Amino acid sequence: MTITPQSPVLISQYQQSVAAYWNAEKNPVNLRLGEVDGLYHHHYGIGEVDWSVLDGPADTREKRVVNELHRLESVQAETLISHLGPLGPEDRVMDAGSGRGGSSLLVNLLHGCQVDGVSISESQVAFANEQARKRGVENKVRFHFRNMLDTGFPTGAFQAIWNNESTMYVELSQLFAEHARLLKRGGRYVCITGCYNNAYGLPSRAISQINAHYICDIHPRSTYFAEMAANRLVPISVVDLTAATIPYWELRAKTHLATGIEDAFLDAYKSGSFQYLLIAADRV
Ligand code: SAH
Ligand code: GPP
Ligand code: MG
Repeated sequence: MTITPQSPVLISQYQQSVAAYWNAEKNPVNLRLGEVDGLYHHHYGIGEVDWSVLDGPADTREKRVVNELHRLESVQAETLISHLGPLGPEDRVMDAGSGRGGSSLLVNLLHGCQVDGVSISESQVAFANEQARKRGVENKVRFHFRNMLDTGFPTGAFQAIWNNESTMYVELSQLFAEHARLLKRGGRYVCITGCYNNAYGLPSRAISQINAHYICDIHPRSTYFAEMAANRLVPISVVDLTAATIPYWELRAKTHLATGIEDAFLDAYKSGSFQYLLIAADRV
């Protein structure tokens, strides 16, 4: 049973344009990878690359490349999940900006928890619910067409909440206020995000290209910590994943799945203007 939220889900023309992007998105770099094991990710990869996938017989190269990019994106999701703290079947967790549901399904698979994913894309929500049904976990993992800034879920309902590459679509002051409301005291918040480096200055050209490509607004590193502090979220781990994600982009740039944004990411990371961070915080 789906409870219809009280207020409209899309509260601005900006959010309508973001929803339209995700409703129409059918990029092979995401769909071919998801088909590997039914976990569909809309985030990037980390870790050491097996470069041998580019060698060997041409007729099987595409399959090897797809498997390797997918493996790196799954390592990213596992890394985020490993910072959520101890979880069990009795816990309820929320995936804020849940995409096609890969991270939510993985958390349920690993810890058995009840998961609520929210996305402003109705087609993503339908797709992700279908994946949960195919796995027979539709009673534990549910995806909702809701706004993560105003979810309508009860106060203190969640042991953990995460944003996997979805914070750049919202104002962090509003997002963290809602997360602080939803989390139990002692609960855990984790995000993996690309942010701009205050020590470099304001956003570089490459960052502006990334913003234009995805219709997003990459925040400065400083805003994450300022808004967490203002919303009872106290950082416990900060991991700079920049060096760990560069090989993913170098591999992706050399494959048939490249979308054209690879050089902007490589330029942004290598110039020092952009950082790929994991931040974990306790709700106090
Ligand atoms: N976390 C997922 C998807 C990341 S893509 C993954 O790792 O695979 C970014 C997601 O943020 C999309 O699903 C988009 O619909 C969602 N999103 C953007 N703004 C949102 C908002 N205001 N409320 C809920 N979801 C939002
Ligand atoms: C989604 O990944 C991209 C984002 C959520 C926004 C930008 C993220 C930053 C870290 C700045 P995707 O898997 O849909 O992108 P692609 O189609 O390029 O693989
Ligand atoms: Mg992708």
